[in-house]
Amino acid sequence: MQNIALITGVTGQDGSYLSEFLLDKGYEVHGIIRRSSVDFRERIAHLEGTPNFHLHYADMSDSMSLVKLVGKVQPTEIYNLAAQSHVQVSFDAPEFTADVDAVGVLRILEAVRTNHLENTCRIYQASTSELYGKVEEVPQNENTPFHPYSPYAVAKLYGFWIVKEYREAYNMYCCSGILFNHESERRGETFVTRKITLAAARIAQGKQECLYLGNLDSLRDWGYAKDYVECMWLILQQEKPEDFVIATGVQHSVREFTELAFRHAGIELKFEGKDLEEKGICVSVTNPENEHLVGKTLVAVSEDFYRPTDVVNLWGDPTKAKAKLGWNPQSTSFEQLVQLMVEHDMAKVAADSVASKVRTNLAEYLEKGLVK
Ligand code: NAP
Ligand code: F7E
Repeated sequence: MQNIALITGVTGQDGSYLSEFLLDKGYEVHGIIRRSSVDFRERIAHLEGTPNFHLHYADMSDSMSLVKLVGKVQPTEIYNLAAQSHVQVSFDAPEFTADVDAVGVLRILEAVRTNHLENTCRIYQASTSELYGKVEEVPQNENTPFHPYSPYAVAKLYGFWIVKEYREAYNMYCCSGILFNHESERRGETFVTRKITLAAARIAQGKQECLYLGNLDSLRDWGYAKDYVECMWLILQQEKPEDFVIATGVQHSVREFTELAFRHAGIELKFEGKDLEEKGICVSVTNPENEHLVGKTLVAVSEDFYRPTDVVNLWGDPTKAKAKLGWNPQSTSFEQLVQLMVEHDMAKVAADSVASKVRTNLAEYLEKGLVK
């Protein structure tokens, strides 16, 4: 029987890697997209036109679109990755976040029931380490109590419990991956890691003067998104539906991430001061053209990036995933992750500069009548 996957959130970081992973495994992959005024879907553009890859318009806030689509596609596996996934934004748009991240999960489960696919379709729910929030235990495992600490986390808590409820009430194969932060060269540009790697690349190439961040003391367990999508699939291949913590088991601060990212961009930083007065000052550079940066403040703290409540001590215990899924949480180390993100962004910033120079030259040539 052909494996048919339906991915909500296919245009996101994880959706794009999961699509590649499942296509490689021979799946027919269907993804949900929303109407947008911009048609270019950067992360999956290379997959569009691939024979086994299909996109459909639907929305997590529109039950009818989900019921119709699940009926049409008849998936054997659903990966529910769609979400308003930015924690800080969830304080600005809490109702939208609840609609998509909480009720949206219920809509998917009901779409499966309405189409009588309970016995043939397995469902993966993208749960999150944010459920542990104001943590009650360090490190966190599958038995650690939840204490959500943002509108995003509260919405995701509903998603977690409704999945568990449908598993027990209707005997459905549905489960959660409780994933800790995972990053990549495709990470959204306002999440802290990508914001840092892009800024380090821009500062190293003279395109930005200073990077403003919020809480530098915040601790995260950061892994590589490409490694984590494999776990989503493994979770749905188990005999019994179960929830799993997916994490590296290693913890670092935002400050450490920043120091390492700048080092890979050829800039050595020294942090001085406390709280809002803390600054990252350049102490040396590898590229002689950047000598003028030495002594300058390249990283500063801004209150704008503080959250009303912040989760500051996430550290996952992947023991169960290692034992039952046979997954290696260390296949990409923290150091490798930072390096691959910085290398990607150094190349991106350089390419953007060349493209913008070509555009400027072309405009000038057109103005002077040198090209027709
Ligand atoms: P992401 O890059 O922000 O992608 C989110 C996806 O959801 C995008 O495809 C987005 O579509 C889609 N979406 C948002 N609202 C929608 C709606 N109303 N209807 C249909 N689609 C909608 O997120 P990610 O990092 O890949 O994360 C994937 C999932 O894992 C999310 O549920 C997130 O909450 C969860 N998670 C992430 C992490 C992490 O560290 N990355 C950790 C734990 C859990 P557009 O492109 O149209 O905006
Ligand atoms: O923040 C601190 C911030 O926005 C990480 C989502 O994928 O992972 C992600 O949520 C930490 C926080 O990710 C800035 O206060 C400091 O403590 O990169 P983030 P997140 O909030 O952990 C979880 C697991 C998810 O489920 C979510 O979907 O970094 N921080 N300065 C900053 N954060 C941002 N964004 N920007 C700053 O300037």
